Amino acid sequence: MAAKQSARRRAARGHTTRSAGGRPRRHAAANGAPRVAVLMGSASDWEVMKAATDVLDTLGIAHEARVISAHRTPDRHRAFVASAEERGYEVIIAGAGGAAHLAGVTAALTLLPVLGVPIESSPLSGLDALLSTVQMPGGIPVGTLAIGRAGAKNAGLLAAAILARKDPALRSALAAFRHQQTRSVPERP
Ligand code: RP5
Repeated sequence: MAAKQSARRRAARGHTTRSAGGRPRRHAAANGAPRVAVLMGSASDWEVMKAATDVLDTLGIAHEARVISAHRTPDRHRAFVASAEERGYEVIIAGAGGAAHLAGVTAALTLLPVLGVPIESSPLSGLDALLSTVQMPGGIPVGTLAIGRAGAKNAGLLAAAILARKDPALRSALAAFRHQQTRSVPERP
């Protein structure tokens, strides 16, 4: 319980992890600016959305995680997204459950690419969030991933692939990730 509350507090204030020595590790780019924003509609989404930040950590991509709801904190949402591009963000990942408007409204407020992650937090097990996120009207695109942790992980990987187009070092890291993933698959059960 305490660990869950602690994780929620971390998500609410912006993501850091602890190095092996226990010191907080900052996820800032060389110029101090995170490149990927990982937004979630509720702190209760963190357990799923952590899969995105884990991948970004693995690939060494600076990021920040924030709890921002299009419904419950509309002013916080607009303030963050409207200035995201000028603050150096290059991709926004947005995960939400239920009547999930976070990714769609985020996409309406920025020219940055927005990747949506439907979360299975409602009695409809994420199908509602999937349809809310994927069925955007023509003109405002959201790149929608799978429901849940697989979608969050792939959102992190897709953000990396977008950034890797102009970042050879990141492209190498992504290639190494794929290589290691392939090597980890056993020949037999
Ligand atoms: C959505 O409502 C959030 O993204 C979350 O998945 C869901 C439930 O939120 P809580 O009631 O747990 O805060 O806005």
